[in-house]
Amino acid sequence: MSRPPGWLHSRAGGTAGTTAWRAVRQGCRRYNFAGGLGHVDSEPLVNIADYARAARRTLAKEVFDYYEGGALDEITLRENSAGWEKLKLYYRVLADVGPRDMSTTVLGQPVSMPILVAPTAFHKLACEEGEVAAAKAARAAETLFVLSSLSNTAMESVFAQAASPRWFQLYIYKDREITRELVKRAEAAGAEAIVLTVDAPGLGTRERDTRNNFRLPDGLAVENLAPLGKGNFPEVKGSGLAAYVRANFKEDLGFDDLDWLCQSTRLPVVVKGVCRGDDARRAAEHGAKAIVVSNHGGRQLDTAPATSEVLPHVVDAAGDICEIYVDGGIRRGSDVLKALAVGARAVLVGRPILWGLCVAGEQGAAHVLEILRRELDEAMLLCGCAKLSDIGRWLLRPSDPLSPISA
Ligand code: FNR
Ligand code: LAC
Repeated sequence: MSRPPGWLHSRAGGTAGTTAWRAVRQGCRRYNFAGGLGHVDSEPLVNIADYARAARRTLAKEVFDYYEGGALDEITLRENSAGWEKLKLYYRVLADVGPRDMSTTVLGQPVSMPILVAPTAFHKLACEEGEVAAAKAARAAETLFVLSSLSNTAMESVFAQAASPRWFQLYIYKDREITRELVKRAEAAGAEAIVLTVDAPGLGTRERDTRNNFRLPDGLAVENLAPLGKGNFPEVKGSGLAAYVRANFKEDLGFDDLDWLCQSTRLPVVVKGVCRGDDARRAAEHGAKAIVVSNHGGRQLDTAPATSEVLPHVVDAAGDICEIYVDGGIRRGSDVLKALAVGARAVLVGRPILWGLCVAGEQGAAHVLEILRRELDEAMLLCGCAKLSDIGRWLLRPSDPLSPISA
């Protein structure tokens, strides 16, 4: 049975129960943003965890589980955030820090801070405006927006409303012509880099999605692929997304696919999903201009190491020949500072943006980015760092011959 228009924002009990898929939103909550502080139903939204809790109350279980969940026992999912928490900051005092400057560049493109928006699928499960809301939030924060191949809005509409820098994340389809077409359309639509995700030749089993029979509700599709005949999930029991990936994504991904992509596009290629120094170096030697150290937010291979553990190896192996970014479990500005201390140029955030979108669309996602910016600014001040280049590995050790103190 089809869901009537407006179902995304229906109150629980309104249209719920009319299909097997219950209303995506369980209730309408009042969001109020005054004086730089967000509130939902007068509860203050002070940090990312507040947004996550508010999102959980807002979303249907199936959607919240899809966004929040990880593969199998969710060990990597938990360890990603725990890894940043475990690192300790040996801050420097009496460092005479004035106003902080956190502006930087990614592949030569300026961003106001080293906090970027990771590609995540299906934003219309979070809010009506979907990916356009996320792109506008990144634009307001003057940072990078990466659009997923698996968006609920066609890339042409999203990029038209996104500011520079805007990159397109690519999954390689079994059908080379489909993949070629996605790349050509991304170039024409104004994408400024292609982010090739390499950690998903198949989908890690998310048991929550299996139990919930996760699928897109009526009216939502994989819009970029709809004109290419791949807009809908197969009708199956269990996770419809897992069946979609099995049917469509190229399983035997190899370095020849990276070579093919680098030859097929004039845009720089970023390789996302790397877990080892040797792979990072090889990817850069095959043409990648940047690497994202990532385990897909713990959603692919469970018991893969936390990205905080992988990052130093990748920086040491390939940091001299390409830019290195990292994502996974970044929930505080101090996590960002730690990632930069290890050697990342910038971090990406996935779920925090989704929670912002769930709670209040563009405004919520923009507030999430401002929370992280403020926390990073505070961490820089308290660590004795006025600019990003002051941040280094010395911060993670009690004393260091390379510390700016002894320099
Ligand atoms: C993702 N991620 C992802 N990555 C990608 O390359 N293409 C995609 O379509 C998606 N889709 C997606 C959906 C959802 C719901 C999540 C949570 C994640 C992975 C994403 O880019 C990023 O690597 C992680 O989200 C980073 O971890 P945190 O910040 O969510 O902990
Ligand atoms: C995910 C895919 C689609 O993590 O990247 O759900």
